[in-house]
Amino acid sequence: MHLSRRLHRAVGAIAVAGLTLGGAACAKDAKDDEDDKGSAATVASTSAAGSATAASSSGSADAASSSVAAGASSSGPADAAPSSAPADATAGDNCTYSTYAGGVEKIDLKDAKIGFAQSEKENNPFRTAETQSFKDEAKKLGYDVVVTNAGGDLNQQITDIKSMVAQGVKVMTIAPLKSDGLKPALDEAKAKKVPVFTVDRLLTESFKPCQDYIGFAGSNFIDQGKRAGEAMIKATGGKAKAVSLLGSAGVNVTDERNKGYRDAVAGTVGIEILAEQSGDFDRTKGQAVTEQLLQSHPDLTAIYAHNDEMALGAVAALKAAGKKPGDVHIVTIDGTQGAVKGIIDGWIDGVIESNPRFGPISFASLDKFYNGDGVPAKQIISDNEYTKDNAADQVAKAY
Ligand code: GZL
Repeated sequence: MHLSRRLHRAVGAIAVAGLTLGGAACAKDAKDDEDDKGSAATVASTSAAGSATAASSSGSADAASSSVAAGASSSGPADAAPSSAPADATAGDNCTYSTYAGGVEKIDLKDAKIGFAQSEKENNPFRTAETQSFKDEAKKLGYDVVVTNAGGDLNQQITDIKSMVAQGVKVMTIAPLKSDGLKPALDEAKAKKVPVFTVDRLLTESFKPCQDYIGFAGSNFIDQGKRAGEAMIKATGGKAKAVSLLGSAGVNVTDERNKGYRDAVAGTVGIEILAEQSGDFDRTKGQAVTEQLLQSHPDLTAIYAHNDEMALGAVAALKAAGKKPGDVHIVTIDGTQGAVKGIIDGWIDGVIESNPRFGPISFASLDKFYNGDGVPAKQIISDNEYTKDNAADQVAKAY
């Protein structure tokens, strides 16, 4: 890595540490994540019925979940059916109602009120698709569900979770807004013996699986960052003056997507990371940050966005600055219709999927928790990838 990159990395590291506050802690999380990836379950994607299902070739591919073994990554279009082979043995015991937090009541999910605590506003298609997947699966199963949305406010998510407990929700899935900070809500649920399953973002190590929450189902975010870095190298031919639009501070997704990306491009001396700045996973903020970065780095030639909403904000900023498709290479993560169409239009070079359709795996996990052999601490789902070669054929699978 040449001198200016080392300097930029140092600056970038300081900026990122400042922006993500618990950067060190989260970096540790990321390291933990690396270390205990071996304990992540290799899961067969299960539909509500619990039978393994391959990734749907329809637009509603569930968070089908052949696991991404450490370092491996799925790629190719959504209809590349992930392996539904039985899980490898996972380290540690699976969590059941009799072992969770010293044991909780066994309930019949058909007779219970089940909660889903969504974190961010549904102006982000990731959130819309995530909530819809939960509702669709509940409807298919005939379950009675309560859904809340914290609108991006941590205190509101704490209030939402507490109010669901108060109104008699017996078990819930939450999409944590932050990796830390939900302790008052988790403590209340635990005190009232209401088990909590988590999807999407990982709670920090201060919360313990099978004590404070049942377990986690979500993507391998370091792998997503790594794949984004590989796509950036390919799109730019290994030569770029790049900036990064970071996700929200205090979220493992942000730190892990950045770690994976930096590690992937570190060996490519032609790729210089000029700046890293948070756009909070938000389109408007992504546009504003890109406008600033275009002012401070008029020679920038590439943008890595931690999610599609910020990438689409960046495209708006580039258009306003008189840029043409291809002037600036963009790689992003999620797999929304807007971003995949951006590949077709030439504005975006690559989209790494982050599948939000956690309905089936959430309810299958609750079924295993109460009626089966339990739930592993981590279930890592597989994510596909959209490229210039497959975007037109695969855009129907985007959300
Ligand atoms: C990823 C999720 C991220 C999405 C963004 O699991 O937490 O948050 O990638 C969303 O779109 O804001």
